[in-house]
Amino acid sequence: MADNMADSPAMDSSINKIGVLRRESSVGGIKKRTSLSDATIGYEPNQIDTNPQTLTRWILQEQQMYPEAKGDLSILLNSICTACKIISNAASKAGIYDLYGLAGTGNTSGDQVKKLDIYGNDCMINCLSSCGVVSYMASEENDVPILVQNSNNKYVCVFDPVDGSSNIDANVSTGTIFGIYNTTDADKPNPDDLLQKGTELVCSGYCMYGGATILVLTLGKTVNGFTLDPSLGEFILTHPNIQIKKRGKIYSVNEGNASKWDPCVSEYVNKCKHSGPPRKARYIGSMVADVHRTLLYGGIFMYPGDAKNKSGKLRLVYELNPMAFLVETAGGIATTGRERIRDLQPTRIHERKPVFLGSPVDVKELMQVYADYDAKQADEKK
Ligand code: AHM
Ligand code: MG
Repeated sequence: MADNMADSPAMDSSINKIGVLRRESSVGGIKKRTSLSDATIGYEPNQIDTNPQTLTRWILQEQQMYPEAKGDLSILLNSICTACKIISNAASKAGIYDLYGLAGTGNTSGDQVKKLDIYGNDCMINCLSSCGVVSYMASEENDVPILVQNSNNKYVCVFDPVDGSSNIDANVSTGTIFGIYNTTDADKPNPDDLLQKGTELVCSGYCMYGGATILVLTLGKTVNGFTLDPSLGEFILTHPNIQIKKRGKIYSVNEGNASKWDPCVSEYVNKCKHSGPPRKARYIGSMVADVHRTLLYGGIFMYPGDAKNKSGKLRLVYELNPMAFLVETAGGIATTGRERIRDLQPTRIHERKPVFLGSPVDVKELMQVYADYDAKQADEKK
C-alpha cells in the first residue's frame, strides 16, 4: 500500500513541489503573497501602523470640533467601548467559561434569556452607571427604567446588551445596540427622556461580535466602523464614512413567517424573487449582523408585522431607532412601510414596530407597494 502511494504521480509531484517551495522560501524570502500555498510559507505582513486612528482618538477629535463641549459624551462613549470589549472577550470565550445556554429566566418581552444576555447587561449597566453622566438607562433585559443615583443628569442611554442571543450557542454573530439622548431638563432626571423620538438621538451604534469585533457608530454626520485589535485592546478605524449603496442585490427576511405576512410584504418579496434585477436572499437572524451586511453590501432588511405579531418582533426604542439613525446617516431609509421609524413617538420602552431598512431604492420600492395598496383600499371604500 505504502509503495503504491509513493508511486502515485499526483502525490509524488505535489508533495515535492510544496516541499521545495517551503525550503526555497525560508532561504530566499518571499516578499508578497502570490498564491494560496504562500500562506503556509509566509509573506510580507502589513506594516505596523505607528499612527493608528483609534476610536478614542476619533472621539476626542470630534469633541474638539465643539469648543463648548466638556467631554461628557466622550466619557460616556468610552464607557460603552469598555463594556463592548468585555462582552466581546466573554463572547469569544463563552464555550470555555460556560456562558452558553439559558440563564433559566425570561425577560419582559417573553424571550428566553441566555447567560451571555445577563453578563452583557451587567457589563453595560456597570460601565454606564459609573461614567457619571447618565441618569437613566433602558435595557432590553430590564422591565423598567434604571435610575443612576448621584450622576449628572446629562444623558440617558438605551441599549440591547446582546442582540441575537438565540444564536449564541451556535457561535453565530451577536451584538450590542445602543442609543444616547440628551436629557430634557438638566435639573430633574426623568424616565420619559428614554421615550424620545429617534430624531432626537445624539449618538447611536452597535458592536458586532463576529469573526472580528467591530463597533459602528454615528453622531449624525458620518457613520464609521472601528475593528477591535485584540492585541492592542483598541478599536481601530477600518471603515471610515460608510455609505450605503443606492440599490442592493440582497433581501433579508425570515421567510418562515411568510404564511402570516400581509399582502404588501408578500407582493414585495415576490418581486424580489421574480422581477427586477436578480437578488440573493440572506438572513442571519441577528439584527446587528443583518444590518451590518446591509450597510456594507446594500439591499433591504425586513422584520415585518404579521397576522400573529401585528407589530413584528423588534423593539423601537433600543433596536430600531439606533439602527435607523445609522442607516439614515449612511444614506439609507428605515420605515415601518408607511412611516419613518425615527418619527414615531415611543409610548413604552419595550414596544415593537415593523421595520424595513436599507438601500434607498429598494426601500422606496417596498414603500410604493404599501402606498399602492392603501390607495386601492381607499378607492374601494368610496
Ligand atoms: P433578541 O433581542 O431577543 O435577540 O431578538 C432580536 C433578534 C434580532 O437580532 C433578529 O433580527 C431577530 O430577533 C430574529 O428573529 P427571528 O428568529 O424571529 O427571525
Ligand atoms: Mg434584541
